[in-house]
Amino acid sequence: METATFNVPSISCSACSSKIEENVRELKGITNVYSDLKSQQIKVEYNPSDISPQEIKKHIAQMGYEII
Ligand SMILES: [Cu+2]
Repeated sequence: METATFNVPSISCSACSSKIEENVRELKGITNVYSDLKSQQIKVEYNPSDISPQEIKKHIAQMGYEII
């Protein structure tokens, strides 16, 4: 299992962070998602044989959130 942290500066409220959390959690290969509203970060635990950080980033970006 690997972990990755993404900075998502466009998270502005708890609705944003829980929306991203729920969506990312449904992806194949994701074992855990934590969002932190205060630091505007999404932390993901994933199985690298199923999904890459690039794919996770792409998914969040497709939801309309700017991601660094
Ligand atoms: Cu929001």
